[in-house]
Amino acid sequence: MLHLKTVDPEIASLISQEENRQKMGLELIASENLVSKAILAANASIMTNKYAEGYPGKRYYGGCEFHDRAENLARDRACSLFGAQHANVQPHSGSQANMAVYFATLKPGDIILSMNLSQGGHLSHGSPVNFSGIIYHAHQYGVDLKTEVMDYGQIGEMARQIKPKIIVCGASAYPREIDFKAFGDIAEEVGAYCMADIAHIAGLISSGLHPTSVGVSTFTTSTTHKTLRGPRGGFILCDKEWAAPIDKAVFPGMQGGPLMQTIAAKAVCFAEAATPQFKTYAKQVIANARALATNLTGNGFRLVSGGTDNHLCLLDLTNIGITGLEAETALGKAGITVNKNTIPNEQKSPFVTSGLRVGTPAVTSRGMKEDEMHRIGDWIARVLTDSTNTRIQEEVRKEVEAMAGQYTIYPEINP
Ligand code: DSN
Repeated sequence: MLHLKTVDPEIASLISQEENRQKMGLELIASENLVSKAILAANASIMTNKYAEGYPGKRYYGGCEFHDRAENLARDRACSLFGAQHANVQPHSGSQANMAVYFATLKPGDIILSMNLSQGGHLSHGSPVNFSGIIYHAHQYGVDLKTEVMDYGQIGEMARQIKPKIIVCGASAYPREIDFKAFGDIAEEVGAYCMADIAHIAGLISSGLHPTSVGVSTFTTSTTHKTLRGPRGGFILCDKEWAAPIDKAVFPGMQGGPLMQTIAAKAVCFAEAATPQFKTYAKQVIANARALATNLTGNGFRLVSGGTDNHLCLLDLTNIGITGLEAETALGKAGITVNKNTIPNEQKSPFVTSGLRVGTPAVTSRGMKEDEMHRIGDWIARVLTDSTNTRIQEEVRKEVEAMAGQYTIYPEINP
């Protein structure tokens, strides 16, 4: 940072302010996490200086011997962590991983069956404003509006009627266990491929705390940066028979030079996720989400589906009388970062919403446990029951900072 401060003080200052924000606040965005110093080091390394289009042993540039070894390590470690036959670790993001699977399996206009974004799905699962809904013909399932959980009978019925080429499962805002086997069975019955996007729960799956999609769906896609606690990026797992089409779809199909510094950091992430310490962490992520759910319910909030099985809770704010946008703004002023989220049967726009998504991966990485979750739940309640009260926001912010200061991050790189 010293060198950066001299060369580009404006950017150095922004990084330093962001460090301070992360250090002094509480990060409850369910898709965010804090990487280890080792991952940070690999991701900020000179591996970024190299073009390595192609794959290990088959590059379009010379000088890739160390990049080949790093990418092989990342692929092997991903396969070993998830019990997969083949891994492609080059997708720059989860959306790119999904795009590669579509490119490998579909033609424009083919039918996708996937979960509606407003009920917990993802943009790249066929949303009309995304390439996936523009190029392909998406039919979407949601949750059962009474129970707010997936109804596999209904999904099977839809699949039999519309005969999709691919069934997409996995979600961004779904607090319950997903039955990937049920999706795989439905896909098999209707002759469709099955793609499980496990981005949110990858670290829970790799730790054996959520049933895996590997072996029951044709493809598994993921990001590395959510519960898996790695660098920002994506990857794809599949059987050997799909290795060549998937690799071709990623490069040259849709990407050029891979981000080799990120691939090196992904290798570190897969190794870290295989340790017993990571499994302990992943268990605590779930225990913390449950503690937060219990507290929030006790504080009068309605949780979509009544609770959580994973790393996140989805709050329906309708009975509190505020929107997701108002809640996100008020909590932000109190030092608690969350995101507004649509809920099943949403009546408001995606920019306003009636819901709030809160997740525990990042605060758990800081070492916080159930007691801290109860304190956080009480702060959320205090702020949201009087969401325009700036005095309360300021009081809570001070308490948040005091607690955050006890669970500091990267102390050695702070300015
Ligand atoms: N936008 C991510 C999330 O927050 O869940 C998914 O891509």
